[in-house]
Amino acid sequence: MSETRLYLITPNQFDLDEFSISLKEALDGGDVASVQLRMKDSSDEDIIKAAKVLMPICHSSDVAFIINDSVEIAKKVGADGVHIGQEDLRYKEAREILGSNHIIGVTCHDSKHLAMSAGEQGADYVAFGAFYPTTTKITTRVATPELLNWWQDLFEIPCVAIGGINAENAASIADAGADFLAICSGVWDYPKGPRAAVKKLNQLIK
Ligand code: TZP
Ligand code: MG
Repeated sequence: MSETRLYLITPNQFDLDEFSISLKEALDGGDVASVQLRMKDSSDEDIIKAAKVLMPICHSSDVAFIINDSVEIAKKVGADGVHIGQEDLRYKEAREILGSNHIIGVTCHDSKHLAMSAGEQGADYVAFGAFYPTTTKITTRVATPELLNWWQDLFEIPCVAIGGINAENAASIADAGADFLAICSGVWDYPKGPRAAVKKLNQLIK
């Protein structure tokens, strides 16, 4: 099994100048595989504006930049990929639009069926959650560490764990088999700041 890596999710809303600094600090803290721009309540225009500022910060640290939900925005800004939910554009359409060189990850909640189906179609990762209570998103589905175990034993496609992951529980979710830990508040709201959060989380999962 390969090492577990961090997958940061942006806050839903932020001041772009301030968050640019927080993002740089986070990426300075240690290894981060990817950052997902997740601005659920913003206009396409504002998402594109943020992407144009934040993507170069990620790329200068060799971190993949992924857009939540919108394949069109991902294509338009030249992002590395898109994260799609079950309500978003179907996987196949997303792949047709983005081509084979882009990352497409799919939310699978707590469902083995959704994950196997996404994997079969060619998803680059499957995302399970929510593992713990979170205030970042209203969640109704609860995933368990056993699901990560099961996936890791059977499939090569990376799995991402999401929902309430922080320095308290990261090690157990990594041990259960998560290839990536997708974290929002556990990094941006970490009392000692995002740089310390990324450093600490890496110590816990490596
Ligand atoms: N999907 C399931 S839980 C969640 C998303 C986007 C929120 C993750 O944020 P946090 O703050 O790390 O719980
Ligand atoms: Mg979505």
